[in-house]
Amino acid sequence: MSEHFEIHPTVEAVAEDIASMEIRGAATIADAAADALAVQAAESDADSPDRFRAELRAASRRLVETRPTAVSLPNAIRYVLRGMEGSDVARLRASVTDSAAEFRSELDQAQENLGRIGANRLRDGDTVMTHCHSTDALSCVEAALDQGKEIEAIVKETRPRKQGHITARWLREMDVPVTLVVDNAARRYLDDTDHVLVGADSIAADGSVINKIGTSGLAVNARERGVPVMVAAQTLKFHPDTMTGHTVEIEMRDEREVLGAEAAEEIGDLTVENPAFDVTPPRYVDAIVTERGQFPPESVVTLMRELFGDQHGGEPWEE
Ligand code: RI2
Repeated sequence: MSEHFEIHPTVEAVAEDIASMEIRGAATIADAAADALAVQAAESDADSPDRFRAELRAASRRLVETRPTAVSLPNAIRYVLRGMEGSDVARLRASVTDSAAEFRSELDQAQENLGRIGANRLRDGDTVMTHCHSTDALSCVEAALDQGKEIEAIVKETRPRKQGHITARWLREMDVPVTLVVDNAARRYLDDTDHVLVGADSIAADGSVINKIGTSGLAVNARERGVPVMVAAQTLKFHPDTMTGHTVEIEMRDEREVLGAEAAEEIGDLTVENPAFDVTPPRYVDAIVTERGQFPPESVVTLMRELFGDQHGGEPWEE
C-alpha cells in the first residue's frame, strides 16, 4: 500500500480550482501548478530528502489528475520536478522553488515572444475571429496593437461555458472593437474575417490541434471560405507522448454545463454529452505560432523532437 503524504492546502485548493475551471486556460493552469509546487516545497516540513521528494511527487499527482487534455499541466510539472536536486531538504527545497520561478518567468517570456511573431501575420485594419479564451492568441492581438495596427474582433460566444465573454472583456480592455456572435453565426461572419485566431490545449506530433470544442468545425468552415487559421501555442502545448503514437485524451465534462437539472427534468430521459475539446486536423491549419517562430503544422514534429527527444522513461511524479 502506498504511504500517505502531506499535500499542502494550497496545492489542494489549486487542484480544485483547476478541476472546476476557476483556474483555466492552458498557460494559466501551468503557471498555477508550478506555483503550487513551489508552495508545497517552501512549506514542507519533511524530515528527510526521501520524504520531501515523495511529498512533491504526491502533490504533482494531485495536480496532474485534475484535467487530462491540456498538456501544459504535465509539462509544467515535469519541468519543476526535473529541477529538483540536492542531498538535503534545504537544497531540495531551494531547487524546487528556483525551478518553479524559472518556469514561470520562461512562460511569460515565451508568451511575449509568441505574441510578437503572431502579430507579424496581422495587418493594419484586420479583423480576427476568436473561439474560447486563449491568452496566447490574445498576446498576438496585443502585440499587433503595440505595433500601431488597428485590429477588430468577431468573438464567438463558445458554448457551453461562454468563455468568449472573457475574450470580449479582455479585448475591450485593449480598446479593440468587438462583435460578439453565437457559435452558430460563425460561418456567416467568416466573410468579414481576415484570420481565425485560436489557442491550443495540446499540439500533437502530426500537427493536429486540440482546442476547445468547436474549433475543428470553425477551421473547416474557414478553409471553405478561404480564411486562414492561425493557432497561437507556446511549445509548452506540444504533447510529447504523441511522438510515440499516443493520442490525446479528450476531457468529458459534467452534463450540467450543457443542460441544467430543471430543463433536463422537463425534457425527460435523454443523454447529454459534453466533450470539452476537439481535434482539428493539420490540413485545416495555416500556421502554428510559437515563441520559436511560426510553423506549418506538419513540421512541428521536428521542433518537438528537438525539445523532447531525450525524455524517455517514466514520469517524474510516479512512485
Ligand atoms: P491559453 C482553453 O481551455 C481554451 O481551449 C484555450 O484555447 C486554451 O485553453 C489555451 O489557452 P480551457 O481551460 O494557454 O478553457 O492560450 O478548457 O491561455
